[in-house]
Formats: sequence, structure tokens, C-alpha cells
Amino acid sequence: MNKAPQAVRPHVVILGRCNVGKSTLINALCEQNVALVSAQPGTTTDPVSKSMELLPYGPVVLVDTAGLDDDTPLGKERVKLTERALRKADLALLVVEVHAQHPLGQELLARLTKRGVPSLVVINCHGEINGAAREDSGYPTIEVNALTGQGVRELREHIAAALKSGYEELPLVRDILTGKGPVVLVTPIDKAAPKGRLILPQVQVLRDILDGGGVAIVCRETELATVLTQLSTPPELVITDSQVFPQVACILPPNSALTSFSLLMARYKGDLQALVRGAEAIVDLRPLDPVLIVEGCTHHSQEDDIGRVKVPRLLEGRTGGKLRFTWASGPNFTATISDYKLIVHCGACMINRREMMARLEQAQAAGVPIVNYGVLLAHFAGILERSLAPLLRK
Ligand SMILES: Nc1nc2c(ncn2[C@@H]2O[C@H](COP(=O)(O)OP(=O)(O)OP(=O)(O)O)[C@@H](O)[C@H]2O)c(=O)[nH]1
Ligand code: SF4
Ligand SMILES: [Mg+2]
Repeated sequence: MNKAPQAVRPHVVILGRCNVGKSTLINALCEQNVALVSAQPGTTTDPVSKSMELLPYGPVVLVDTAGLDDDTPLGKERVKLTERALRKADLALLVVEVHAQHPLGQELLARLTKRGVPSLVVINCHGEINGAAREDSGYPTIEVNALTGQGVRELREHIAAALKSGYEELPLVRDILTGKGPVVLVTPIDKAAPKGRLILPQVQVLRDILDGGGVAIVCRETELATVLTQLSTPPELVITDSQVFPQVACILPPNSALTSFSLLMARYKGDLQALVRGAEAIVDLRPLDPVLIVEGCTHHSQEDDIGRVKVPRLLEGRTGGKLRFTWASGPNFTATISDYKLIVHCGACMINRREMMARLEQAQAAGVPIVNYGVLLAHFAGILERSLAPLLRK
């Protein structure tokens, strides 16, 4: 994995009316043809994402979207896709013509401001640009000529400044480490493990420990007992895959600090306390209650698949009767979530923090408790309190 994954890059979403030059602008920012440009309004239909190094900032994801005033039969659906892309936005660029605004553009910026997402207005001039940055309708406003590239370098600098002040790169684990001992990472190599590599949360946690100057030891649960006997200093923290929580908890002395990759991801991606409240609501489930299981990406279901098999088995075991499960994967979270008694979310490693926070807020607004795999598995293993403790010690 040579590039920063999309989920840890800030997302810059470009929006505006049809034909205003959004795709020309993304191409100018990337200095390559990533989006189709034409004089035909409605050329861009689905959002187009491009990971790139946007200097002077660094790795970002740029997202081009369909025109907000697309009045084709599919126009409304396209605007919905744009709104979905905006849930991920860490910065929005509203592209406008010199004297023309679109009310929906302003309305979307106002909604983003309410969520704490900064925005820039980009005036795409079809001639010479004035160059001076200013503020129109409350937003920093920059002129460019996307076709000639005039003003695009300055726009990159404004984007970098907005991200540097508005985008917080959160630590995954290093903020709770003191360096008093190594950190042991327990990663089962079972049928579900991808061939020849570690999964994203494991790689991210490992990197975050190294970034913080810490020492990490990686082993399977089957070697953990041996590793512990070989260490001259006990581990400061053991981080395990949630699926082997019970085995790891039995091997470790009761007073040693234990948590899981998914709890660390849950804290990094969203509101851990909200997910813990979700676990507490499991006791209210009754037979035949509807439960939504959401996974951030699609993958082939395994023999003892966590979302398809393990979580349903645990919940039905606790409820004492059949539950009505619905599974959603990919970006399909916007369905009618109020119909459900509980939402169980995956570890969200492929989803950025903004999107995960939007999902948690949406669930809260609908009054539906939401828990994730890691919190749910720790709850069923009876070690939720223990595995939360290291995360609360700061
Ligand atoms: N002269 C000039 N033409 C431009 C400029 N920016 C875009 N255009 C032209 O305007 C037309 C539309 O540009 P696009 O970049 O496809 O516009 P868009 O906003 O992505 O349009 P949709 O995808 O339909 O929403 C193309 O013919 C571009 O060449 C500019 O700065 N100057
Ligand atoms: S289903 Fe969720 S946790 Fe699993 S890989 Fe996809 S986004 Fe990550
Ligand atoms: Mg376009």
C-alpha cells in the first residue's frame, strides 16, 4: 500500500451549476484529465473522486459532482448523489460564474457551515481574472480561469490554508501511550484475513505507534502467551482484533491494558460514547425487531462472516428469538433508518470521519441506537468496560 488510503485524506468536494466549469477546475487542480469536460450541460452525472497530492497541503481526495440545476429526468437523483458526496466533505468549493449564483449552492454551503465544514467560493471567469481574494456572502471568494489555469495556483494555496486550519488529523492511539512498554498487536491470520497483507486498521495503528516513537510487536493470538513470556517489560497496551477478544482476554493478566483495533477506529472515526450507548440498547431488543447491519464496503461473505453470521447469532442468542435483519453496504445509509430498532455498523475503515459522524448524527436524529462490530463484540465478550478503559485514561 504505497498511497494514503482515501478514508484518511481530507475530501474537497466541488459543486455548482451545470456547465460552470467544475470538471475543468478539477482537471486544472490535478493537472490531468480526470473528468470529462464538454459544452453540453449535464456532462458529469455521478461524483468523480481523485486522490492526489495537492501541494502545498499534501494528500487529499478531490470530488467533482453533477450540476445542481440539472433538469434532466435523472437530475434530482444526481443532486442526491452530490448531497451524499457532501457528507464526506472536509472542504467545499462552490464554483460560480461571475454574476450568477444558484440558491441551492448557497443553501448547501449554509448546511455545511452548520456542520462545521468550511467552504470557498470559486468564481470561474471566462476572461482575465482580478486575482485578489475577497469575501462574498460570508465565504472566502477566489477568482480563477479554470481553462487557462490562471489563479489555480493561488486557489491551491487557499485550499491548503483552509485544510490546515479546519481539518484535524486525529491520532489513532499514540495520544494514550506513554512509552512505558511495547504495544502488542494481536492479528489473527484466519480465513477472513486477506492474502499476503494486513488489513487497513492494523496498518494504520502500527503506523500511528511508530509516528509516536513507540515500539510495536505483532503476533497472532496463538503466539501471544509465548510473546508475553519473552518480554522483559510487560506491554503497555495490547490491541487485538475483536474477533479473538475472549481468547486474548483469557491469556492476559486481568490488570493488563487491553483494547481492540475497532474501538480505536471507532474513537478515531466518530463518537465512541454514542456506540457504547448503542450496545446498552441491545437489552431492549425483542424477537422480530428489525435490525439494520451496515458495512462500509462490499465483500464476499465468509463462512463465519461477522456481519452475516456472527452478529445475528449473538443478537438472536441474547434476544431469545429471531430478529428481522436487513443488510446494507457501500454508501447506502440514507435509506429509512427510523424503521429499525438497532443499527449495527462495521468498523468503517473505508469511510472518512465526516461520513461516519454524519451517519451517527442521522441515527441519533432518527432516535435509533447505533453500535459497531467492535463495541458489540466487546459487549458480548463481557470486556467492554475493560477495553474502553485505556481509551479513557487520557
Ligand atoms: N472560456 C472558458 N471556458 C470554460 C472555462 N471553464 C469551463 N469552460 C468551458 O465550459 C464548458 C463546461 O465546462 P465543464 O468543466 O464541463 O463544466 P461542468 O461544471 O463540469 O459541467 P457539468 O458537468 O455539465 O455540470 C466546457 O466547454 C469548458 O471548456 C473557463 O474558465 N473559460
Ligand atoms: S466492511 Fe467496513 S470494516 Fe470491513 S473493510 Fe469494509 S469499511 Fe472496513
Ligand atoms: Mg462536469
